[in-house]
Amino acid sequence: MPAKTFVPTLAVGAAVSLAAMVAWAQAPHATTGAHHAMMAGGTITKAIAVLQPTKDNPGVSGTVTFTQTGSGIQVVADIHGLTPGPHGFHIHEYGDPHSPDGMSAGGHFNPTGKPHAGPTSPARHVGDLGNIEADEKGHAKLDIVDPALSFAGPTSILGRGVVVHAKADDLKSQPAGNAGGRLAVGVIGVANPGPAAPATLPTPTPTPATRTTPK
Ligand SMILES: [Cu+2]
Repeated sequence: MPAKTFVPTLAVGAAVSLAAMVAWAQAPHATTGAHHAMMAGGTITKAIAVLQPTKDNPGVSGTVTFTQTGSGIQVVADIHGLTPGPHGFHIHEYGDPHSPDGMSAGGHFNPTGKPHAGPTSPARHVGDLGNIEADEKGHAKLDIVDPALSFAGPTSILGRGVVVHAKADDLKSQPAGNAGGRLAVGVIGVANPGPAAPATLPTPTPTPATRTTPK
């Protein structure tokens, strides 16, 4: 008789385990819930780069957002502290602002091996966003939709760098439009789709130190 009772017991045990797994999968989990909100359907739809000034340009700041649309990625830039006029504005190969002059961002992001050109040219670097134009107060805004950019595959801009240059990009000089030095560099990261962060962070409650060595 042991064989006849063993089999049903195993089946019941398996059914209980399966039910537990289903219940776990269906239950809301704080961490995975937030993860799903950020990447609905596993697809990233928004990214952001916060610009950090290079060593000799402490007044330059701004943000650049990248949002997936049906016809490409919408690029919205809002940058302050520039000299009036056009400034070269590109996506560079590396999201690496560690060098004081911004050169650690590398050259233009060019995964398709094309020559440098303007953003409307059929043959261009993926990173060729052209220029942004600062007004007399040094404030530059840009709002374009660029079909050459993406969030997936070889042309994905995630993790790359955004660079604002000292001079105008002439849209033809190789390899980078003779746009001069680098005023600010940002890293393109996955954006938090939630509400904006509070202006003032809550003050953390200090944890009393525990003495572990004898007096
Ligand atoms: Cu550049």
